[in-house]
Amino acid sequence: ARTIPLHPCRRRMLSSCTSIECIEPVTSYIEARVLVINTGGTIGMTLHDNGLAPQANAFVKNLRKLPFFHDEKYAQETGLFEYYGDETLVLPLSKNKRIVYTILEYDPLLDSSNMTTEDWAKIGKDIEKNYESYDGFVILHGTDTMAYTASALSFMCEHLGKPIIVTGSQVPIYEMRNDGRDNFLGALLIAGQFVIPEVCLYFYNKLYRGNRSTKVDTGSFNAFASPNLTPLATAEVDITINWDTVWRANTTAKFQVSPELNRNVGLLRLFPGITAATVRAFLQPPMEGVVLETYGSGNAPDNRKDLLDELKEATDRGVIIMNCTQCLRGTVSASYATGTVLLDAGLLPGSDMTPEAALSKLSYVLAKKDISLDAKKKMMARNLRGEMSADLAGAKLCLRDSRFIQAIAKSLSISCKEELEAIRDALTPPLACAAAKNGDIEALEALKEMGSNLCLGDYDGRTPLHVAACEGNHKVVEYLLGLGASVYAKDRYGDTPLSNAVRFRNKEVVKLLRKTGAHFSKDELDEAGTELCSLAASADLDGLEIWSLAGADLNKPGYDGRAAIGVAQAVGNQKVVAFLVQLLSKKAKNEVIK
Ligand code: ASN
Repeated sequence: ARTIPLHPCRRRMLSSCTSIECIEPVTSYIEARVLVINTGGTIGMTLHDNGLAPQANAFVKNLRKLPFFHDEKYAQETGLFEYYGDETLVLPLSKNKRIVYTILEYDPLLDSSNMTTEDWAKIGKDIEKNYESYDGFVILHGTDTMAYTASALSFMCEHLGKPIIVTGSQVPIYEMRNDGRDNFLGALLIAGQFVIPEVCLYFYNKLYRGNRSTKVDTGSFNAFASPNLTPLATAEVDITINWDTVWRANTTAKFQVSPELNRNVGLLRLFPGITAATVRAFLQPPMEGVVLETYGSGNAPDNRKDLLDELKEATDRGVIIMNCTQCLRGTVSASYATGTVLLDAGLLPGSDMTPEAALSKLSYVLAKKDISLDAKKKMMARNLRGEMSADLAGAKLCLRDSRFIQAIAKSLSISCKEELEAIRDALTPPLACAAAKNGDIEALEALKEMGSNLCLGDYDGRTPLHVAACEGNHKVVEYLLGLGASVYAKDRYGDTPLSNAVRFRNKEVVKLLRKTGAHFSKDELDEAGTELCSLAASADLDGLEIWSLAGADLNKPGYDGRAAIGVAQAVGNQKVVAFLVQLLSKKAKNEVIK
């Protein structure tokens, strides 16, 4: 929300001040400005002799008559038309904000089946030209190729910091029963009220990431889906933004549009019986990039050398071929021999990209002039705008909203909740162990607030409690025990926090752990005799005391049948004998008290 610095004539109308020089802000009127680019599509169509077709110069006029699309009284009172012109309308007040929107109508208006890459470039350039004057952008567009346009715009718009929402409808907005009003209104409200730095697609109450969406139904209002990414927002009673999933702009670079697109790209769908001649013809120059829609998790026949040779020949020539699945949901993976053959043929795995996204990404990347083929391939494999899920190779990571984790997530171009959680699960244990080592309770607290489980072990199964016990940090041990850290956790060497504390002679920590129920195992207690004997032999009083505190039986015999006291007597060390006697009587007293 922001207060729009009004034009003097509008400011005069909005305030009681009559001076034209007056620059008093009018705080009661918070306006957001949205540019609506009307490219055509069913939403603004009317019935003509040969069916539905776009109707030019009618959209704004008709909307102006609809009270939920335009507040005429407010417009008159605030001099809206005098200042912005007749193509600008204003929504009724919503969430304390006025959304003032200007409609830029293209000529000709297009059924989206007629869209070309030039039209995408035009949209991109218009957004760039108007970027600083508006808070958000809505693109009215036909549904048929909407997912292609949304994908292409997502790549063309570099370092985007404002929402661009593509929408349209299945039924014209002029018909009594239609989905155009809800879709357009929802898109306007989201574009004006939320800073979602993405190219999105809004349809049937859901806001999708544009390059994740695809048209799945010709006859339903619920015409789009985003099979591999949950919606960015849902508009029910309230508009709920799923901020964990929203793309985080990870740059301070200025917004710019890269309108050049390479048209020598194509989509080729595998089918049983496809001939090598078809594939060869398709891959002929000037073809530079192809999305091969393969079976299941990225498979192709591994017994069709003729086909594989054609593919290999093309990739050797420098054609970039992306392997994307024909399935609506899921990702390509090299789990089958029939998938590995495509890697051998030089195809790049397309992760879980939609064919629309993969194609427009190719078109965008191949148009880059100053980079090598190798760099283009690397770009294709990278998650540029949240169009694919990062390959975390089964990593299980652990933290909720750490700035640190977010920084890592950013650098990995991680954009969705699931991926963030995976990072969190993988990073929490080593981070928490490091904090325990440094005695940094504040850091542990921060990790806990992020939802981290501070009781998890690292790659060696060592928990923060193990580390704190080694360090002898009483406060950290106390803190972790308070959070329910287990005194029974064993690391890969079979050590517990208690055995660690004993080893590093941390007396106070041993006492605290014992109080919390820590104890040596039966095997450890059986073996303790030998250890006690050697401590007695070397007159290590400290060692004897700590073992005793940890619960060892001082009378336990060592490997030769003698107990520690016997060893001390044998070497004639009366000091050790006396110390052991003292320890034993103290223990006996404690036993009686218990
Ligand atoms: N044929 C139309 C178009 O894509 C379909 C629609 O908008 N619902 O322009």
